[in-house]
Amino acid sequence: MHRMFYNHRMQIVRLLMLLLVAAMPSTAMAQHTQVEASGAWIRIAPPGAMMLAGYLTLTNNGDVVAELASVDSDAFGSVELHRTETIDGVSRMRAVPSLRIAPGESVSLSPGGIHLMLMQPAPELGERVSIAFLWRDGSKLSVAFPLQHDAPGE
Ligand SMILES: [Cu+2]
Repeated sequence: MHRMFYNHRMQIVRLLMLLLVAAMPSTAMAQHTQVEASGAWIRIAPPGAMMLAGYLTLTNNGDVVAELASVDSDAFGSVELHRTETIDGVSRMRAVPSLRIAPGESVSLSPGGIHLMLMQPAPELGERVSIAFLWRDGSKLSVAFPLQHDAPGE
């Protein structure tokens, strides 16, 4: 009697597991963005600065293209992606409309190139700021950015 009850319960568990697997779209797992962040830092700006610049390297460890939808942080009014271009000796910053990282590829945001333009900083940023990267597939990568005067390792 006890043994029958146990077997019956196991069958229900197996059935529930099968239903769960059937309910999951088979591609959902494979398409989940897998981006890793490294070397993140924000350059310390003079007090009262209206904007700061943030840098890091983003590596796509997944098997589908990772496309950045937006960047967000509670510590800033807004975050934009810029690229510094020097034309005829004059440096200008241009908005980068989108960032796509192919599987296995890395994109480095570094001084003189692409950077996060961090607008309207909060009065007190502290030593570390969290910035969230939202990807087109709905996944989110939160990265802690230390505030420092120079790039890590310099
Ligand atoms: Cu900029």
